[in-house]
Amino acid sequence: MSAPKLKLSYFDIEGAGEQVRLAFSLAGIPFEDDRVKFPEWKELKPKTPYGKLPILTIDDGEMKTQSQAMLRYAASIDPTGTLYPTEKLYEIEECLGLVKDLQDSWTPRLYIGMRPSTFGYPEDFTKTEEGKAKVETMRKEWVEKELPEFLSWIAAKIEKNGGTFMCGGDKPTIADCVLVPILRGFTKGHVDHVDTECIKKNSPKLVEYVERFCALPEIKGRYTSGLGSA
Ligand SMILES: N[C@@H](CCC(=O)N[C@@H](CS)C(=O)NCC(=O)O)C(=O)O
Repeated sequence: MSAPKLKLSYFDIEGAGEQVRLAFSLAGIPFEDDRVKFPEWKELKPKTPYGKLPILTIDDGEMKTQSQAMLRYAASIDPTGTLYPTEKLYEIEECLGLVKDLQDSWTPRLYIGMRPSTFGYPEDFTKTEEGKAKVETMRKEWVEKELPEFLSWIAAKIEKNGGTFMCGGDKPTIADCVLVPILRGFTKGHVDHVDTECIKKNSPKLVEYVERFCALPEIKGRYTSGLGSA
């Protein structure tokens, strides 16, 4: 069976697309890494099934959506068989659930500053003094009070599984592909009021974990800022 022709379209950020890029890269699966510029997005958005990226096309077929489906698809064609070994199914899904809990907890604190109207505030809320203070408090409080617990759970999981990757072994799985960009996201300095040292201060083991992942030959040199950059 010949390898499928894959095109992954996502914004030129890590966001929800990086996990899929990492999975393809780790498995050595060739793909076109299409970076959609924000001005192009206006035109492309109505042509996509749900108005969102990432989009994956396989052999120039229909636009496929949903990053989590893409991850599992990558695993299904992974010639190395390491992205999602079935004997680790429960562990991988449990880890993915834990990382999703972290993300679900953080997302409102992130989006209050980006889309305040979603939370019942006026569109220009973040331009007001009250709005600025609200965003600052919500983000700082979360980083101080809630993030540490998630980090300790994740670090304990890695330790329990042998201290290498989330689900053990000497190769990452899709759970690591999801976790690494999220941890990196807290350290790149692009989100106001998030202490870029927050992972290091709470869990040096998690810094080592991201560095271990980013030092893999398939990933090395990929990043120029944040945790795990060369
Ligand atoms: N459940 C979808 C969510 C996709 C999604 O929310 N994409 C965002 C970027 S992370 C997007 O395309 N936003 C642009 C827009 O809504 O116009 C997935 O995981 O693929």
